[in-house]
Amino acid sequence: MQRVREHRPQEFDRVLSSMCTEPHPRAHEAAVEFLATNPGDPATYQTVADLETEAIDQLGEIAGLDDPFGYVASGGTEANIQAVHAARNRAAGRGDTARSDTPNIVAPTSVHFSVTKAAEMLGVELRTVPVDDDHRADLDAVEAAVDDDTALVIGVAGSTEYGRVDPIPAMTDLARDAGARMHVDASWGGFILPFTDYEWSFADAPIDSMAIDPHKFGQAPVPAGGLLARERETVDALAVDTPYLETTSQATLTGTRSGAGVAGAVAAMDELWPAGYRQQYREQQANAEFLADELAARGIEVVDPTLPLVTASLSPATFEALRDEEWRIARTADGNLRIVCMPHVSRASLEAFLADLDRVRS
Ligand code: 0PR
Repeated sequence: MQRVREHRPQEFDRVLSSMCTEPHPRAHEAAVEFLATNPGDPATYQTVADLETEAIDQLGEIAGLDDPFGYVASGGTEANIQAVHAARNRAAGRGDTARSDTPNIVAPTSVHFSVTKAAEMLGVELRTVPVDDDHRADLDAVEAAVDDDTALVIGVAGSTEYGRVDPIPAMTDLARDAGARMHVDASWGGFILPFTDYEWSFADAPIDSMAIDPHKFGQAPVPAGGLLARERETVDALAVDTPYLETTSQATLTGTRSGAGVAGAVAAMDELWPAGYRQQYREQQANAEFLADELAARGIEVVDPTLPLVTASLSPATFEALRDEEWRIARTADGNLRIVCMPHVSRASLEAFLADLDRVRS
């Protein structure tokens, strides 16, 4: 324990680059209580298995799906990998060998790198298509990329770098026309999009699966991701036999899983859906707009924050100087400063950041 005491966890007040946040206190308590449970063995750990069912029902409600299937994953990475996995297996099961031999998936360049991992592991070709001037998937490019071998089209609802929402209904139409399935990565955006006018959910389009992470805007402790599916067959396509367990099959990628993640997710959603999440979205969107305006007033080029994520051009020297001031900030692939207004990011913290920015630039 002494070694751990020497290392305190990162304080959140200067963390401006993370998509994780401080868990809600009730979620923290629930997670501690369920630390030693394993939803991977539901016949032994029945209480946490029941909680997982509640988590999926609650996630379904948030994502506009009445009768949801799915499970609490370790995060958006696992949910995305399993969505590709299920689509590949379902495509192979259609009995069309030409289709199953060389499956491909189509996604915008803005897609999270977890999809690259999925493609690599699962032996499917990843066709990335360009985004438009507003960093959203270009529909003409999606249409040109899909073909008879396309198993899955992926759209992002709240992209990692610019917080953009792809045109999900139109992408779903293109996927359907090609006989492919549609997955939406709402890992980050899923808990705030219900309070916006965006079309992103199961209620807006006949999408097949979704990644939606309680451990991001859901204010649940890590690890708690969500994989949702419209049809039981999607989860069944992932299942393998589990001969020596009391349950007969398992659809998750990991075996032993975190009961803390499941219980924490249920507790957070119990406390916050919908009023708490709505309030948090409004505050963080206002913070993002405040920050964007303040940066623009300083002559810095800013990308309009359509969700609570601000990107702006900043010289490498200024960026490094702010890192030296212990600000935990990050950059997009094309070098823009990227600040994610998660629930722990206060107005006071942004004001302190701006004061430091003015000091290091003068
Ligand atoms: N999909 C999207 C749209 C994401 O933004 C992310 C993570 C994932 C999937 C993968 O989720 P998991 O990391 O839960 O598997 N995006 C963040 C990123 O890459 C992850 C992150 C989180 C990075 C916290 C830093 C950090 O401190 O930027």
